Amino acid sequence: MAELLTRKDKKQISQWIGRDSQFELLYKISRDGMSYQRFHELCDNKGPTVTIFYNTDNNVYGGYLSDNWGSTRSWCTNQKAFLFKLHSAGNWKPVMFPYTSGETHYKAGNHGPWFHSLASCSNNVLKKTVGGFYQLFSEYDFFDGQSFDMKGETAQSVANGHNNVTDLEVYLVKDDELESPWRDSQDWSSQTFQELKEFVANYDPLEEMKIPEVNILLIGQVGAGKSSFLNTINSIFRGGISSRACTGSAENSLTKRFEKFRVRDPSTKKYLCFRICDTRGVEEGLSIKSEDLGFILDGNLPNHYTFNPVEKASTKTPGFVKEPTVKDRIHVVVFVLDGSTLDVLSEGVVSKLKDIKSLVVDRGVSQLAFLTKMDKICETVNKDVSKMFTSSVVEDAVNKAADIIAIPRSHVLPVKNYEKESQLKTDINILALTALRQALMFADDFLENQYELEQENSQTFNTRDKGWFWCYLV
Ligand SMILES: Nc1nc2c(ncn2[C@@H]2O[C@H](COP(=O)(O)OP(=O)(O)O)[C@@H](O)[C@H]2O)c(=O)[nH]1
Ligand SMILES: [Mg+2]
Repeated sequence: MAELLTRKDKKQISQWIGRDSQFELLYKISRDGMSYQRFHELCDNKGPTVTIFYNTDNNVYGGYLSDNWGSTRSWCTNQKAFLFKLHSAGNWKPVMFPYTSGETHYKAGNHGPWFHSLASCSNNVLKKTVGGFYQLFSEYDFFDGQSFDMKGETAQSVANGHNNVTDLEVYLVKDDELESPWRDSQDWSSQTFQELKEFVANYDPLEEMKIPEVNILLIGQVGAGKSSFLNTINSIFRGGISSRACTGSAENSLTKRFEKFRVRDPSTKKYLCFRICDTRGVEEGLSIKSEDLGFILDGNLPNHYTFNPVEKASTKTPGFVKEPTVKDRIHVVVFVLDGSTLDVLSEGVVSKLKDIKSLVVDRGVSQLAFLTKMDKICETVNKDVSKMFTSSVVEDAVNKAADIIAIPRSHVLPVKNYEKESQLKTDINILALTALRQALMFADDFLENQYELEQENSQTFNTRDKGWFWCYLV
């Protein structure tokens, strides 16, 4: 059951309301049933809402109310209310019908959403007809211009003269921007950017482990933005938009090989001390195999290994590293999630992500998540990336992602990859480098644990060794 209100619809309604808004689905008859009782349970006293009717002739229309729904059995006036149409016979034809005068809506416990000129139902449970639709109220007062200016339109032109719908949805309309940030963040100055860039450029893995670089594994759904993240980081250090890893929305994973990318700092001509490992994506049916992933985590698979869709890797795989050391291992795993599709992630993908997580947890590797495409879910962020931490939509998405992967919310970092831009932007750079810095710090946490383990093991070994020595002497 996908949400039916499109991004374009939401943008249009936001424009009519007069501010960037986010829409939270409260009630949907195909999900919750056409029952006025259920509607009131889910929608009363929630704040401003928009109600959308999906008519069987592909007409989409509805009404906005800045007032609460309620069950007081009273006709009310809301001067900010308006009716509208979005689609006519499947074509995008948005028209807003503003308030004129008189009462606008009826708040009654024994009615569904009820505007003057656009009503739903007054039966408690309305069953779907054999034709697969719900026959809503259209007897009289149906787009007849009471209280709203119909701008010359009629019930016929808006809805083909009937109110038979396949679905009806009520969305809570929330402000896109919060007054105070939902997460502490640095300022968005070029100084912050320089500091982050220096941190990453000067990063060295935990000294005691004596490894040249750490391996950061990106894992997630096809099209989530893994390759784009790598390109974003590379662009930052190159000083211009670059595209080293292939990106695109291919049906299956575009990334067919295991690639351990290095990034070079042109100012020093040196490679930075991390590798970003790009893998094939997680899909239903055609995901990376658990055995292959296990080998990647443990450092058995060579760089440039080509994934075989039918056969898993084995010790016979050319270049297979039989005795990997700590430098070959993955030191931190980053789940890359497409923030714009979290609501419609299939159960198959969620369960695959959980399987992957347990492989990672078993190995004690640190993990975090990068949430991409925030510009697609939040109009405010689309216009200004530095609004990331005051966007309530982004906050919701971060919370959802944390629930899906079952990691703390602070381990989920929202990012915006370079995709349509032709020039670098400080705020995009700051977000990407903040995410990368976190990954490097988590990699060091893993190395610290490994170091402690090595110390403990060598102490045990020494004690055992000494024991043997004394036995020998005696
Ligand atoms: N709007 C937007 N698009 C993105 C973002 N990140 C990636 N994309 C686009 O999503 C598509 C898939 O990205 P890609 O990096 O190939 O995904 P991968 O399969 O995980 O490697 C490409 O068309 C990218 O341009 C983002 O933050 N915002
Ligand atoms: Mg890719």
